[in-house]
Amino acid sequence: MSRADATMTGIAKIVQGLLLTAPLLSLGACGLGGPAYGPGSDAAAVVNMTNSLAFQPDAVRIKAGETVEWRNRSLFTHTVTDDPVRAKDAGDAQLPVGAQSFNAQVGPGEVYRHIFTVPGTYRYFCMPHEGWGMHGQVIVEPAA
Ligand SMILES: [Cu+2]
Repeated sequence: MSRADATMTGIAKIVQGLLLTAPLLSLGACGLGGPAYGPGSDAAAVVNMTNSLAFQPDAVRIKAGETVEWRNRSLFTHTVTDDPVRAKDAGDAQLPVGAQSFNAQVGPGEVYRHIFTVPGTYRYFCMPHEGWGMHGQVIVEPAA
C-alpha cells in the first residue's frame, strides 16, 4: 500500500466514524431518552405512544380515582386529547357526563399522567394524527 493510499484509508475511517456517530447523537437529542424510557410506573395502566402513530394498548380499563400514564416512546410529538371541540370527527372524543375535557402535548421521551375520577367510557385521540387513526379508549369502572 502506498503512503497516499494509507492516508486515504485513514481519512475514510474518520469519515465513516463521523457518519456513524452523527445520527446517534441527533436521535439522542430528539427523544430516545427521557421519562418515557424510565423504570416501571405505579399507574394503574400504561399506554405507549409509538412511531407507528398508535396508542398501545388502544384500550385500557381502570377504576375511578386511578391514574393512566402515557409514555411517548417515539420520535414524534403526540397529544392525549379528549375534547370534542378539538376533534375533526366528533366521534373521536367522548367523555362521561360530568367529566372535564383534557388535552396534553407529549413530546418525544415525555410522559403524561391523568387521574380519572368520573366513571364511564372515554374516547380520546392524538390531534396531529387523528386522521391516521391514532385513537384510544379508557374505560373507568366505579371505585370498589
Ligand atoms: Cu400522534
